Amino acid sequence: MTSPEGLLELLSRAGDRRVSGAALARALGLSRAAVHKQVDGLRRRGYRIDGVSRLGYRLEKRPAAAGFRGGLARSVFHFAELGSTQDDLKARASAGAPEGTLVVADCQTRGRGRLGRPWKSPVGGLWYSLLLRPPVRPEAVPALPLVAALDWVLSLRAEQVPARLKWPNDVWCGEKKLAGVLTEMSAETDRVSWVVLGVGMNVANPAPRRARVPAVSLNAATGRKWTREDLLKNWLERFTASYRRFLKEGFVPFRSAYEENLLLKGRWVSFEMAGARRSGWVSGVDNAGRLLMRVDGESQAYEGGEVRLLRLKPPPSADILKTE
Ligand code: BT5
Repeated sequence: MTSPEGLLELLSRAGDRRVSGAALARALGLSRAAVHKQVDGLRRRGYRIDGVSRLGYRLEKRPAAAGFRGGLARSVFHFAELGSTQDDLKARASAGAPEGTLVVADCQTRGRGRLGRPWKSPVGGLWYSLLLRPPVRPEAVPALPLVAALDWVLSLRAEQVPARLKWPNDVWCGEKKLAGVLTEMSAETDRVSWVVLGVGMNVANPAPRRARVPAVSLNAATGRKWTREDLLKNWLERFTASYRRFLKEGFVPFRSAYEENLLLKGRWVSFEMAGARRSGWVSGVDNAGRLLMRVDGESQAYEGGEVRLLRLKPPPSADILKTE
């Protein structure tokens, strides 16, 4: 099905005036039945579109775009459908959009995870990207998505959801993945131009069945109904304060909260990067957010790769859990 953005744009441009189904069909190169189908689809997603036979359609209300505002997010763009909120916001960033620009999409057709992996983004989930222009050195940026993920865990735990972190920046509930964070940046050697921080959270959508790791949605995990606007608003408030602190103090003040909520702590995992694999006990993270693993009796720090939980077994001693 074609994207409804063209239809939305025509209705938005018409403002209070009605546009007939025939005129919309002509302008969009679609049949009238296809226009009608798009209108129905948009209504199901919360758009209020008034239709009067022979007079046409009028867009009365978009679904709470303003509801996505909060904290850092000063300029909000809300789409019914996008390829990827990352791509849309990266284009805006390159064109000079200010820090705090937020792009939300009800669904994505080319959502991306890390390393170019596909990210399933059907209607019902929370898919957004936030533009940051942190005045820090590029080496500091990899810890930023850890802070974003930690704030998701803390927001959810404040609502009695037993969320945990899977290093580096996944949010899990039980033994299943609820959300993931993806950051992309443009930087020179010693200066960051922009960071686009993208988050995908399964909320009311069915979680994908055949993902690399078991996945779950927030509604299914909790048996409660969540609204994306409230979830994002809570996170934005928390993250706005954390971001300011991160700019002054880096990852250090977040380290202990991160470790306390780390699903992997004290677990036996395998770490893979560039085809190489090491297995060991996870003891925590260091001051830069790198994963600390006890491998062959020695503590080693890892970054950038992929961690897999191998099996549940108790660590050989409590010392494994100690980090300096
Ligand atoms: C992530 O990647 O976890 C980061 C995901 C970021 C998505 C957001 S949505 C808004 C913004 N716009 C985008 O285009 N992206 C960001 P990674 O750790 O690489 O996990 C990807 C893997 O998770 C895939 O290989 C799948 O197996 C699995 N997966 C795909 N869709 C999923 C979903 N909805 N829920 C859970 N797992 C999923």
